[in-house]
Amino acid sequence: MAYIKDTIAAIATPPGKGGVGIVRISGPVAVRIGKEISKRETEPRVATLVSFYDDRGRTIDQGLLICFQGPHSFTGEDLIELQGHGGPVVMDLLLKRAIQLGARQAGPGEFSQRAFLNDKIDLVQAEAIADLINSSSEQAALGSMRSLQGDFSNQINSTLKKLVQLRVLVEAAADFPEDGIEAEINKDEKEKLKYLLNQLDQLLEGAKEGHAFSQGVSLVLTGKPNAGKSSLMNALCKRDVSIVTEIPGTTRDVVREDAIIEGVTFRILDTAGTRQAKNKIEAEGVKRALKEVERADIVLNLVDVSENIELEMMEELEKNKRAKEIVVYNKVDLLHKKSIPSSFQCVSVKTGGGLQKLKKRLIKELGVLSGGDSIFSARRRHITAIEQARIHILEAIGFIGIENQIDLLAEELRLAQLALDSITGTFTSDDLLGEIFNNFCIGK
Ligand SMILES: Nc1nc2c(ncn2[C@@H]2O[C@H](COP(=O)(O)OP(=O)(O)OP(=O)(O)O)[C@@H](O)[C@H]2O)c(=O)[nH]1
Ligand SMILES: [Mg+2]
Repeated sequence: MAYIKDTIAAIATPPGKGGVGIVRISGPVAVRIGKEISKRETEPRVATLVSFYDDRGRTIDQGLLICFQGPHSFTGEDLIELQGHGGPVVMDLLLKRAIQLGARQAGPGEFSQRAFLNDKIDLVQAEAIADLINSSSEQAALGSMRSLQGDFSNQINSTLKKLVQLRVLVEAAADFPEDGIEAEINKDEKEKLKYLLNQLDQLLEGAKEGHAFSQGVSLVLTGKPNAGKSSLMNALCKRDVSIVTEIPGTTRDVVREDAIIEGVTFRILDTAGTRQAKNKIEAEGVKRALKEVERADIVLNLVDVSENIELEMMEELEKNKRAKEIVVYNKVDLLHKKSIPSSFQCVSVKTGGGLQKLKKRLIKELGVLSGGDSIFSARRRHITAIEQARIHILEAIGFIGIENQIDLLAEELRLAQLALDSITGTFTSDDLLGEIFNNFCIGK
């Protein structure tokens, strides 16, 4: 893909005051700008202490100049860094001088976009940079780093390689029907496609998990009135977010707050739960609660054990729960002798008993304890693309072994490849690129 090879410059450090501030310059005249601004020749990749001068020869600042010669730089072009003192005025003066000397102010994400266009990183890695910068928890940061190092891209590429091998055969059969290749495409290829489908399913699972991690895992609290939903919300967030009273039906609106549990960001939603609504307001509250339960990654269904709940009822609850649901038995401090089997998740929000165990259970539910080291960051568009590829492979399987369907089979495989290629950016529209990089910060 061609782009105008001009020289861009931006302040790469956050606005405000700090010990050090960095101006980054990338493009054909970057090295010349470095020379003119410092009145010095510097060696590539060596941090050199220099003075930075303005157009009248006055010293603007003193700091380090580092020059990276393309293609051995982040963008793949000649790139220099001016590391000065981190004050907004100093940084502005340095940036202005760079612009005077032939650079242009960079737009958001332009450095990363150039790295992508120069094949230094693929699209997944470019997105991982933005996700790493924006990550709100340890696990999200580790996941972004894995994507940045190529974990996700490698899995996509290995699936793509197998798909391309199959396409070569099918395209040949479609192009040269007289060679009788079509007749050879049957059981073996079907097995290979099924294997691909399996790989896509695993990728999809990983991408969904990764997406939940980078965006935060949504955790919805539901249950009967007074079960202790709002109390649990406040305990998990360690803050008095939701109103707690002994009056049933206190919470009506959905109350949202983020909490970091064992390094993972949870977006916790306290709701009105399930109840027989007495009026319009409560009915709306219950409707909203149900909507959030449907969308949640994990649902905690709170049950008040002080309300004479029988063992059979608990077993019934466990049997009928949703896949993403954990039944939490609250207020165990009010139980005297009655003991609850240890397999049930018991807490007393009042005393704090069982909360640590519940947190561990939440993490386990996400598979972080066992498979957490393989989680990579992923985005909605990756999930959609894998789902699309999956549909085309499924269609393709249906065409195998059916006479005169080779063209349709070839087309499905082509579309599957197109979908996967869009993830790493081999084939991506300019519109999508614009959308992705515009969400970066300036200077990255
Ligand atoms: N003894 C005891 N009381 C609790 C416990 N957890 C909550 N409560 C009390 O139960 C009552 C209801 O708590 P909430 O947190 O408001 O319950 P809720 O599920 O949000 O109720 P609604 O918003 O009305 O649906 C309050 O008086 C709490 O103090 C617990 O573990 N033990
Ligand atoms: Mg409440």
